[in-house]
Amino acid sequence: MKKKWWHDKVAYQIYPKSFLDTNGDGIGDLRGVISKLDYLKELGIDIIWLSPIYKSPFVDQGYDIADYYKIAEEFGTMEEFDELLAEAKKRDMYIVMDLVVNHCSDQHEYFKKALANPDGEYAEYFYFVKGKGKKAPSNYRSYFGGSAWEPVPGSDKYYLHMFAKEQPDLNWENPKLRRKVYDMINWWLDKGLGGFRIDAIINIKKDVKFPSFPADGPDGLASCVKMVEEVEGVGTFLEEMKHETFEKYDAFTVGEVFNMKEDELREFIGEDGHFSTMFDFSAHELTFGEHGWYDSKPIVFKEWRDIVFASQLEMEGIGFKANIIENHDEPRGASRYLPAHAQNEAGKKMLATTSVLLRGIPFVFQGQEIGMTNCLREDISEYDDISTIDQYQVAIEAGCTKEEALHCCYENSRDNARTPMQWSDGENAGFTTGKPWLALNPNYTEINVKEQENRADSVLSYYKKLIALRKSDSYKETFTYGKFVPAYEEQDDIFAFRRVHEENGQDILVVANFGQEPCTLTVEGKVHTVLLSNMNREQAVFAEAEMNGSVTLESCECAVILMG
Ligand code: TEU
Ligand code: CA
Repeated sequence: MKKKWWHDKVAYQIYPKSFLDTNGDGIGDLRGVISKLDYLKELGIDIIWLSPIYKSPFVDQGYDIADYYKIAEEFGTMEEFDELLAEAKKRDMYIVMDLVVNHCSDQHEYFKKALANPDGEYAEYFYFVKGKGKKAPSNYRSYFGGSAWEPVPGSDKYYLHMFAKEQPDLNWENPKLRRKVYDMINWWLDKGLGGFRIDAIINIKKDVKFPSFPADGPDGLASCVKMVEEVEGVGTFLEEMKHETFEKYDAFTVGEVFNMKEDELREFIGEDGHFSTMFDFSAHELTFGEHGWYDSKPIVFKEWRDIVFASQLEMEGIGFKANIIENHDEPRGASRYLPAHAQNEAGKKMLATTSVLLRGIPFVFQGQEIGMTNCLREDISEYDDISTIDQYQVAIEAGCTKEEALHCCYENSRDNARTPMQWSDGENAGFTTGKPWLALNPNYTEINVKEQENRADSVLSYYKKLIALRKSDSYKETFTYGKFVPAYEEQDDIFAFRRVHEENGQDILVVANFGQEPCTLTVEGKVHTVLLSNMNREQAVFAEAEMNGSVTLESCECAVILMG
């Protein structure tokens, strides 16, 4: 395998609006990011992905871009962005921006021009399609609810929006539009960006016949994802984009890819794939409900473990996936993947270990490193997220009570990850001196950076050790390129795997007990060293293994063991 500069890197996602506010307007900003570069460096981060910071009306929190060449005023200025790039560079860190090009904002100049002349040149930058009689061209439901078609005022056409109506889809069939997109990408790369996280990218290919599908909900509509699943040919666009842009800069790209077709993994992330890597959403997908959040499924430990393993094995010999336990669209990993008895610091460290040491590129989402959790709200009005408001309504319409619908939001809301970063136990968790744009999770008084920074056994201190181990000169090769080999699969509560490097001979066992009871495991082979323990029992685990050829892991205990 050809080695790439990003193979051994660790990435961190910043959701700028909720990271750190430095001017008291309640909104996180670029100055805040700049001021925390040393914090991230110390954590061991190499690549920083910023959720969108472009000019936007923020209908979907910046995923609706009004000007791809401007920084949102809320976040700062282009000078500040350039300063961020320079400061990151000084620290050998890379900045990765969010690339949102399936759609833009209805406030984008192109869309305004398109509306002004629905038969003109700019209408062809979008999908302006004649209705069927007095009805929309097809029965698609957008991801955020309601029809994916919106009438174009003063015309018999409709425009397509797979997300909110304020997010019109860009017409990738139009070569002029594609050229504009590539020029924009190159403009940013010329500034010295490390690359892009690529939003909702599978959606860029449409079946321009826009066939209707059998209704799949009481609204009589069919999810627009149906069309995405059926249509072929997204790869042609992705290859062209790569050749015209990323490839020339050796940029790092991570795709947000849902609904990839079977057997396409090599095309997406193989050596000459469309992207450097793509997120592994297989665990997340386990919870998908058929109709929405109200019928979403809880995580069952073994199903979760098995799907992570299957996903790891699937990429062997192909490429690298990007491993996450949470992001800005998902509930907090500590609340979702840890069983109730493990929702504590030991459990959070264990979850960190089984995620960060997988094969692939680890991504840590802001606050994950201190073990931030989902946030309980008492009323739907306390939520901001467009998707949460829709899903609450879907739940109510399906017959849920208010309490039940709120509980769905507690478990699934995208706002769980968007509450402000908890820096301290002081006013507003040290996030802002003003009024935070989204209410904090009240548990900031216990869970915060300041409290954890100087405590040797905190989740934060553990993340530092864990990342340092992954990147250490001695074991980096193995954690980066070593094979993933499942272990103790017959055990019901154990999440264990080995990372085996054939050339250097290293064999590292990662083992975690997600169960409620202690568990004794026979150790096959000789234990060389215990590299890490989430209960500071390195020596004890080693001694046990030496003496009995077995180790007993407490509930929520994990260990990283060098064999040989
Ligand atoms: O999310 C895209 C996205 O497609 C999913 O969240 C989607 O709703 C799910 O896959 C259904 O299968 C991205 C961003 O991460 C999100 O924050 C934006 O709201 C969205 O795109 C629109 O830009
Ligand atoms: Ca601010």
